[in-house]
Amino acid sequence: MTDVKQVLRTQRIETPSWGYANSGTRFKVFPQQGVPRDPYEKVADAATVHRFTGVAPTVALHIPWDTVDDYQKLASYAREVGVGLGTINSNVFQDPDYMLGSVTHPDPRVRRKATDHLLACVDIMDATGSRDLKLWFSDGTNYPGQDDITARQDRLAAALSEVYDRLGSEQRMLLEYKFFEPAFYLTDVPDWGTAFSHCLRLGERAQVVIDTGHHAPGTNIEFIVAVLLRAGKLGGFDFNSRFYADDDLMVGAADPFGLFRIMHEIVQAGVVGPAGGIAFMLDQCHNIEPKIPAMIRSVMNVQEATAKALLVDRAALRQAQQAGDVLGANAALMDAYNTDVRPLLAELRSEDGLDPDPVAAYHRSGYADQIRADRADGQAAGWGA
Ligand code: LRH
Ligand code: MN
Ligand code: MN
Repeated sequence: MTDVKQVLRTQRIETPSWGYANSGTRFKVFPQQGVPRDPYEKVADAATVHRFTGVAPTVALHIPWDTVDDYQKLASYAREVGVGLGTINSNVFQDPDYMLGSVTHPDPRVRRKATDHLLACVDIMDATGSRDLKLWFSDGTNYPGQDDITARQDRLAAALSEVYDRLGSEQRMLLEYKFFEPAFYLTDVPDWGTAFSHCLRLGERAQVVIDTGHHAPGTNIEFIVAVLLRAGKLGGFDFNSRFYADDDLMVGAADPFGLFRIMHEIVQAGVVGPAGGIAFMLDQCHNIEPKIPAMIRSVMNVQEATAKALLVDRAALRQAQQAGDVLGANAALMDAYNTDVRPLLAELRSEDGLDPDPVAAYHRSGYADQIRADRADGQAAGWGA
């Protein structure tokens, strides 16, 4: 049990700035009281999540949603409140110029503009001290024949390599894929294979990021995890959960067993902690639920899945696998999955000076009342603001 706790102590989960802001669906954004009005307040909320969970020490930024005049100032504010600035997420999916694509657009002027944004994100990383640049492209087409598939791949490769060459020696590029939306016929980076082939050509510091909500229903995500890990090409996760498509609900809410199966591969590869080089990020929108408790709950869900994966009796599992004992091997996994790890995690938190129940501690803290009062005036920052 001490071993399990020691590994859990090394775990780091990054929360997304946009998960603290107002968000919604394309039908409606329901504003909440006390949400951040600017990136500083998002960072303050992320620090609050870290204060109660102890395992969420960084917050990811999304540019331009989190544009500030001075990124070093934001980074030092973050340090003051107890967190660091993490992954920089680029955004080439909202400017009207990108209707037909960003870095794959047929017009070289639009491609230049999109690539310049990605390069500007690396400048921001230099100022914030961020390691990772996360790239997601909404690029694609809606109709067969609309554009040339191969030419678009070539344009994408050219932009990626320009940005890759701009990275510092400690910086990485994480390429995210998604099978559809907003494009409905063809997406230029639809799957892990496409992302993997681009990363392979770029070099060691280009890696694939798996957003758990970005697959067709029924996709075996842990298989993708295992294949990418084996190739040394798994850079990180955007964790969330989904019932239908890219729902961005709380990780572990829809399919806790799927999350466990992913974490089992991570544990087997020995890459739970930061030394493993995998960025464990959340990418969620809390549209109808209070945002900070939702983030705390999500962090705890990842911890619970990890604890269960750490409890797998791997010697018994291996023995059963080698003996061809199908049911025995399956039971070794299921026994761990069916273990209630909440007491173990509560104990771990108490040992580390945290409240054993982070959600209850947050509610008792008065932070929610405080932000409701402090942020009563001004315009709330929102998804896309
Ligand atoms: C795209 C995505 C990507 C974006 C985020 C807001 O669906 O997962 O990671 O940056 O949503
Ligand atoms: Mn994502
Ligand atoms: Mn998504």
